[in-house]
Amino acid sequence: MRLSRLTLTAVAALMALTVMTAPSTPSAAATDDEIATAFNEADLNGDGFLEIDEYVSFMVHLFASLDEDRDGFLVAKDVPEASDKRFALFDRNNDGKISLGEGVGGKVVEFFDADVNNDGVMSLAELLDFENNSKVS
Ligand SMILES: [Ca+2]
Ligand SMILES: [Ca+2]
Ligand SMILES: [Ca+2]
Repeated sequence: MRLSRLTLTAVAALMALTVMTAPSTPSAAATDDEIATAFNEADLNGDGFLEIDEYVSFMVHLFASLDEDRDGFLVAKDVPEASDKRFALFDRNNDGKISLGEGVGGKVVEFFDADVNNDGVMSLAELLDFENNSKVS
């Protein structure tokens, strides 16, 4: 999968590593349109839902896109919009770097959190609710 620059902005938002959304910086938040764009990009079979496999695949590609020096880790400068708190949430072993496993693992947890009707797939509405709720918390 090749990601365009525009898509990258949107997917970075979807990854939500980059959007964390302190109330004082609303401009850093992804818009609903950006989230929808990323959602459609990730929905490989076009059925309008993200299955966990589509989601994981997308996050792996996204991680690789954000990892500019390709050392297998994201550091703070790779995700400049992420708050320290947000970064620390993903950096489970607290080594100052987010590994592929930490990054994707953290997003998988969020996938199941966002799947509020427990049907095992994420709808755009569920994603938007999730992103909008994380904006205020
Ligand atoms: Ca799908
Ligand atoms: Ca780490
Ligand atoms: Ca669902």
